Amino acid sequence: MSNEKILVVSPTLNEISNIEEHISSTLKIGCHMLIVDDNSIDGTSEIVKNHKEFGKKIFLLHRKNKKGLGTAYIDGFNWGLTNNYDYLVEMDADLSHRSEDLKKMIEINQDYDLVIGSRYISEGNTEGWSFFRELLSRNANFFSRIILNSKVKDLTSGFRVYKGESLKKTKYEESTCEGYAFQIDMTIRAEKVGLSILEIPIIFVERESGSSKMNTKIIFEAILYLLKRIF
Ligand SMILES: Nc1nc2c(ncn2[C@@H]2O[C@H](COP(=O)(O)OP(=O)(O)O)[C@@H](O)[C@H]2O)c(=O)[nH]1
Ligand SMILES: [Mg+2]
Repeated sequence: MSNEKILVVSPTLNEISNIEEHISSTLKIGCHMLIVDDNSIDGTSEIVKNHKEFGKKIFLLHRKNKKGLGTAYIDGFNWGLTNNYDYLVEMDADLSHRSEDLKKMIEINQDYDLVIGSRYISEGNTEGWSFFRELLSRNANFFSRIILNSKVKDLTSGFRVYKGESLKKTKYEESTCEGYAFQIDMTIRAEKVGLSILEIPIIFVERESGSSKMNTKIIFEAILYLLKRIF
């Protein structure tokens, strides 16, 4: 299968310092790309529009304001399915997700409904995180797995390859979560409808440029998501 049937969806919010490299390393693999930009004020979308492959291999979905990661992916998936892509990839635009890992993920994707790039299986890792950030993420994943009775080790990973037809079965468009909870919710939806899931190890490299858009509200959303499922 040609990688042109694979659409990499990347949400962006002020990623001017990362977007060019993200685009060039991803296009090298042969995938198409959709950037879902929430009206970045730093010119991120102009970089996309001025790219020589714009309208051919790279596309832009412009949203008027910051609406969150969850709806960025929902809008991106809708666009990708409408445009008949066979596989839909979730990938950050800040270079934390490496194109070499994407390559490995799409070598194997035909055998699974969902491939998750996992930091918390053997040979997976994070680079550049403080001890406390890693502790928080590891614990969040550990408790989520127990509480939700999931087999997945990295439920919050935002690096994934979905088979389009299988993605439809999850009713992803009904998810109301915004941040990390969206990834947890999508994992549970996928397991509930019986999708075949494979985790493969990735190295998550903390961004060197720009700033994280995640905040305490996003962390509380995830905690609330779990609490609702306990009680
Ligand atoms: N369109 C859009 N993109 C977002 C939003 N929040 C985060 N992003 C993008 O999602 C990706 C991951 O976000 P990031 O802040 O790096 O999260 P972190 O890696 O968990 O710190 C990056 O490409 C961000 O630009 C949002 O509300 N809207
Ligand atoms: Mg990041």
